[in-house]
This record gives sequence, C-alpha cells and structure tokens, in this order.
Amino acid sequence: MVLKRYADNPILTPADVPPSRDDYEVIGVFNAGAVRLGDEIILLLRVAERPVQDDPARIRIPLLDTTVDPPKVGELAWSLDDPDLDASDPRGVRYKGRDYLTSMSHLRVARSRDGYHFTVDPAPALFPSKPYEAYGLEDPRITPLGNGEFAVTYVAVSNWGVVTALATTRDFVGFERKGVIFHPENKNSVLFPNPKENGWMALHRPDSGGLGDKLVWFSRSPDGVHWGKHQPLMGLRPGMWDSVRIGAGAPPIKTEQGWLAIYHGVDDDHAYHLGAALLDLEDPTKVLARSPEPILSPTAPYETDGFFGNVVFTCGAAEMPDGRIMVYYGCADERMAVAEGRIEDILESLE
Ligand code: MAN
Repeated sequence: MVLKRYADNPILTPADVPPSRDDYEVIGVFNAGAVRLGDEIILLLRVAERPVQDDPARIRIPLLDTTVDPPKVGELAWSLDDPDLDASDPRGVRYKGRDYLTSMSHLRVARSRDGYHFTVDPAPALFPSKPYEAYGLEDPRITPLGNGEFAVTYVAVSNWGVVTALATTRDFVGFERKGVIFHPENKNSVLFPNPKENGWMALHRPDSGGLGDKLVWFSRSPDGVHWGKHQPLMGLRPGMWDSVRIGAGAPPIKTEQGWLAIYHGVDDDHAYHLGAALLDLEDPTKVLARSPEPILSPTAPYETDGFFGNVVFTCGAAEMPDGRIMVYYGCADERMAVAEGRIEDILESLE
C-alpha cells in the first residue's frame, strides 16, 4: 500500500469524546475533515451519538425537534418487536415507511501539534439546528479559501433527504452557515482551495436513487453558494476497487503534475478503499490518471471490525512542509486513524 498506517492507530475512539449531554453516549468518532493551520493540525470530527439505550427491548433514536422554535433535541423510541419497525441496518431504521438514523452526528474540533495525539474539545463546534439538519451533520471537508477563511462542506441529513451544506469559519470557533449548496441526494462534496486563484470548483456525488451510476461530478460557482456547469467527472470501474460507488475525499491538492484528489471507492464485496485521481491543472474536468490499486484498503482489525466494518473513508488530509501527506480517515464508521505517504509516491502509483 502506498499509504503507511501509524503504528499506534486508532488515534481517536468514542471513549475519547464526551457526549454533548449526560443522557447520551458517543458511538462513533470518524470521517473527520483535516487542515494544517500554523503548527497545529485541526480535525473537525464527525461525532455520532444517541440516547443511552437503557432498555434492551426498545430502540431510542435522537433527532432535532423542529416543531418548536428554537428547535431542540428530541427522540423517538419503539419496541424492537414492533411489526412496523425495520431495524436490520445498524445505521438506520425504517418505521411505517419513513427512514430515520440510529444516531445523530455533530461536528467537533480536535487539535494536535504532532498530527498523532489530539485533544478533543469538550463541546460541539457545529450542532444540528436547521430543519435540513434534523438527523445530523456528517462527513465535513475543510478547504482553505486563501483569505484566512475556511470552507466546511458537510452532509446534512433530515426527512428531506441527504444534502451538502456549506459553512465558513476563520478560527474553528465561530461558524457561519451558508445553507444548502447541493440538493438531495448529494454527499461527498469538497471544494478546491484558493478560489480567488483557481475559481470556485467542487467535486460532489449526486445520487438519483434510480437509474444511473453513483459517480463523481464537477461543478463551478461564481461565489461558492450558487453552483452550476455540472458535469460528470469520474465513473465506476467494473471489476476494480471502485466498481460500485465512489466519492471525493480530501480537498484536491495542487501539484506540478495536476490536482491530486484522494477519493473512496466501494468494491463488489462492499469494502470501502482509498485511492487517488489526477486532474488536469488547467482543465480539472480532464482526468489524467487514477489508482490501479487502492492506496489504502481495510485490512487492520480496527478497519474490518466496528459499527460498520470494512470501511476506510477520508474527508481530509494534511500536507506537510516536507512533502509528506497525513491522510486522516474514519475506520468502520467508529474511530479515527491516520496513514501517511509522500505525494510524489502517490503520483507515481497512478496510471
Ligand atoms: C449512510 C451512511 C451513514 C449516514 C447515512 C446518511 O447510511 O453513510 O453513516 O449516516 O448514510 O448520510
């Protein structure tokens, strides 16, 4: 594998993260956005939590109650033998034809000086507060905008569907919500850095739910909020590691050879791998090369076993001054790990 795992992985587990309230338990800390800021690495963690499950015969699920103003955290509970309940997928339940998630995620900041040991903030940075966020905020990607600001594209989930929303921040303390930028169903969205120099560009993954492959699209915007010129960029490759579905991961990195985009791919056995693509510098709608083999596959026990096993999934990587790249990734929808490599080695592995 081109990426080498840190020997003391995982770097964060649910036990390292206090819940947002006393009657809740954290069941996952994963799929974090990452950015190097001065001499620190900042992670924006996806923290999944739920009410403490105190009765083995019942399931309690969290969600934002948007019937009150301001919205507040509420919950639904059902008996597990209720014939109207389908709880066969650990990630979600279906009750009387309506889908819910079994946990609600928020975004939490963690900081590190060495890139391996992180201090997690005691309280959420971005917590569900809008109707389109009623089931949670997930999988944030952080892009430096080149003016001291950072864009955070995140997945917002509600009974309206799965959308991509945008927030901006200067300090990872205060955040400004800019609203939904890609309507349902859309996730795995990431912005290219420095829009002043490169234009506003995004990779994202619409999903019609009906006819058509789940592939990566490319779009442009005049301001980061209004998006258009949508076009398919990268498709599925039957028989390979990215045969079933793909999605953009870390923000594309500008290299002399082109934009290096690390993305995830799902194979025929439902395993989530990481690989990379090289996009033309002048015209990023041209894909120049892709990973013939994954640069990281779920083989370590903390990747194969967990809440949802056989998953390595990245939302962020940190470019180091010495040409290394630290790729932060969620393992089995439960914990965070880091693997590193040299950008030139990743580029060389592409075909
Ligand atoms: C999938 C998984 C979950 C996520 C939902 C909604 O089921 O990626 O982790 O919560 O989609 O985005």
